[in-house]
Amino acid sequence: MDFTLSPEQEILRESVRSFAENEIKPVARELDKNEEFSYETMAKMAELGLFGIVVSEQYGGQGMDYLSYIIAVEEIARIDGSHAATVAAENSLGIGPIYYFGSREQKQKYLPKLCSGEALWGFGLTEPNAGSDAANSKTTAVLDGDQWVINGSKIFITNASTDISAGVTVLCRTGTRDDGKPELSCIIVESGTPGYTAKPMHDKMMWRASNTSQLYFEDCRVPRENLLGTRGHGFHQMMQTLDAGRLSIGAMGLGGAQGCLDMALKYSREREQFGRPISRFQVNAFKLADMALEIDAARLLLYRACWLRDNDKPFSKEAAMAKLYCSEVMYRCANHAVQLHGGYGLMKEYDVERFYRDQKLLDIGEGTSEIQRIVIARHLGAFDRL
Ligand code: COS
Repeated sequence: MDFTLSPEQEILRESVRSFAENEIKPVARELDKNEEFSYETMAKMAELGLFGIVVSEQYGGQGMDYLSYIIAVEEIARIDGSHAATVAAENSLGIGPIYYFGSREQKQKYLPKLCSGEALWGFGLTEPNAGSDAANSKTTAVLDGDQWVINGSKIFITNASTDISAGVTVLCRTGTRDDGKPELSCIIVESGTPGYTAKPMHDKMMWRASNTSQLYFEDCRVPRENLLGTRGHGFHQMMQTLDAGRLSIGAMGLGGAQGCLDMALKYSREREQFGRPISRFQVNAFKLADMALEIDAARLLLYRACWLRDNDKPFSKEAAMAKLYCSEVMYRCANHAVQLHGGYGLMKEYDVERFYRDQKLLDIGEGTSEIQRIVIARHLGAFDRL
């Protein structure tokens, strides 16, 4: 087995790492405090080519492999969860459905401005009463002549209500299947369409500098050709998008855990108690060793899942495993890192305090840890349908 990254992947890691340290780190704490989405760092991330990383150059993307994208998210998450969330949600959930399921016209129309970072796009799956039970979406779309008329609402949608949000892909009930289940289809809704409103959600515990939105559709009319791919394939499209998206949540866990270890190691080598650096106490050194061990295992699990995806092999189970494990590793690393900082770790002037809050989202977003266990257990054949 060859675990060596390609020269291009190494260069990408170095450039995103130095960008995150020089451009994101100095502003991250203040943006988090003010709950502010930064258009300035958004523009800089766009300039660095962090949007449309796996999209072919034909549509304005970077044409890189999935592992490269994951490395980029990992490096941003090592410094700040909010910025990593903006990048991950845009690449996987915003761009993904249009790139993989859209018509040539839809790709030509939307992808260039999404890949240049000029615009952002939302993934309209979750509803107030359809979280883990995502297929229970109640938003409806009814054909009226050449238009879909959409009614309903979505919640917790990343990147959908910034000044540069250009639209959202919405999962809607478009009828009833022959087997009696709802027919679910994805429909593109552009920002500014009458009847569509996107409002930012405030007072979040985590990812405070990323944009989270609530969406409302009231007799919102869009052209019939805004259907994404095949009618009735919406849920499959969303599930496939989430399989890939879960790798980027894994990358956020991995990068965040690495950031926690970096901060904990630095602090515990400088902080002296009882006349010596606290890293020299075995109880603390072992915490650092455990963090390093788990981060290494998480990285191997995640990169292996990316390798499967890059080589067109099934990766749904491995993505669920990577997402689950990386988020749990970050949880343990954030806990150790705050513990090693003692009282200072509880203060906002130390970044570990932010990492401790940000990690909680990873356990919940893009499928809770319980949902990942359901996906894994079903792949094992433990049970079939819920
Ligand atoms: N890729 C493609 N299709 C998939 C799929 C996948 N990974 N997983 C399921 N499907 C398909 C199934 O094949 C099935 O197709 P048919 O109805 O045509 O037979 C359909 O989707 C429904 O599958 P299933 O019956 O397994 O769905 P359930 O309602 O039981 O739900 C879980 C399955 C729980 C796994 C799913 O609802 C889920 O992932 N929930 C979490 C949602 C989530 O992550 N939300 C977070 C959003 S934050 S962006």
